[in-house]
Amino acid sequence: MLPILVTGGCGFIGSNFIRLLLEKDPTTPIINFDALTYAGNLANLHDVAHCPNYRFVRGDIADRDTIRQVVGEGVSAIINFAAESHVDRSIHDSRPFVRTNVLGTQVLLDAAREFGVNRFVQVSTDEVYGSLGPTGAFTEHTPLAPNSPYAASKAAADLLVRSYVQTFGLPAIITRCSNNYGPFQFPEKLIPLFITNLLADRPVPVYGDGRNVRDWIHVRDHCAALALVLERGRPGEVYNIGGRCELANLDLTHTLLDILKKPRSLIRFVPDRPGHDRRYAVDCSKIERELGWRPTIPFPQGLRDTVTWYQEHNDWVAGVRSGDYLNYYRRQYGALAG
Ligand code: NAD
Ligand code: TDX
Repeated sequence: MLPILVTGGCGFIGSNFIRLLLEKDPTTPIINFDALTYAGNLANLHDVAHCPNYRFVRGDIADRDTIRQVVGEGVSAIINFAAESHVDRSIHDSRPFVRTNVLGTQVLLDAAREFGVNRFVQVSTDEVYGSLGPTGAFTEHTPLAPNSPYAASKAAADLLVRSYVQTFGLPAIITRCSNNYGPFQFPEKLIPLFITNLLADRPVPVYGDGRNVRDWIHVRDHCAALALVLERGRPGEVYNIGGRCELANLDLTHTLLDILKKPRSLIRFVPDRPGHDRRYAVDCSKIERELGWRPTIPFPQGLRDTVTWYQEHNDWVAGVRSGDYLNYYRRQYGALAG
């Protein structure tokens, strides 16, 4: 059996996805191809590294020669998680976003085409649709209107995937998921940033008025949806994935403070993110109808479990909150970094 090529498998969602596949069947052949950027961490998969058919290859998806070599050895499918994934970093410098998210995807698509790969799943995001008003939800037919350089780079990649389907008949599928949370998420994103700050009695920076709304989904539910899409999704289709769990950032912050029994005085309102999308909500009825998938982890339960995971993984947190992270934190949050 040829291996599945998972790119970006050392990141947050990719590592949870590989663990899910190996839990189902530890003999599944997997190549995890990852550049190990600041967000990639071998420790995220320390427990599965011994699995007999699991192989790690360090490499950059935008490096055509290395990708041709790996795909040329034969892979049954490619699922592309590799990306620069943080909106605030894309506002500081969009270059790595274009290189990895756009050029990297193009290199993967070319290799998939050249070597006749039977299935290509592009892991995209609801952010490509832009921002919603107070009502309604993104469907797969909502026009793309990205507002951040990150979202624009993901939308560009989606359009390239679409073009390879239309022009070359590549059997590719795009998924667009809402905000993930859960174990192994790098503490630059809202939930792990706030949990790790609060565990250290540090303040939490809420952008703007805190009324921006996100639709939260546990990473395990996202990964289960991706496993189904990989197995049974229809080539050429787009599938939205969401948690049906809308929450304003400030309400979420209050919930985290309550779980951790910390005072509201730790909240700091800081200047808003430029171009900050007001609201996301995902209509995921298509994947529910076609593939029988549903989000299963209730948010209050998933959030408590996530807090516990960070409490119990001090070493992991200390390992990622090191030099480069502290530089980023100072640049992003200035005086709050202390
Ligand atoms: P992450 O930042 O935690 O991980 C990204 C991984 O990609 C890291 O392991 C990194 O080393 C690797 N990588 C980066 N550049 C690379 C390159 N040039 N070549 C090879 N590997 C490279 O990201 P994540 O949160 O796990 O997101 C994974 C994917 O899911 C991304 O494509 C993201 O756009 C998408 N997504 C994320 C969310 C979310 O809430 N986190 C929601 C929807 C979609
Ligand atoms: O310090 C912060 N303060 C704050 O108020 C941070 C980091 C975020 N926020 C706000 C901005 C957003 O409204 O919290 C919300 C969530 O922010 P992020 O965790 O940065 O996520 P978001 O920008 O919504 O994007 C996420 O979801 C879609 C992921 O980072 C993307 O990779 C994914 O595509």
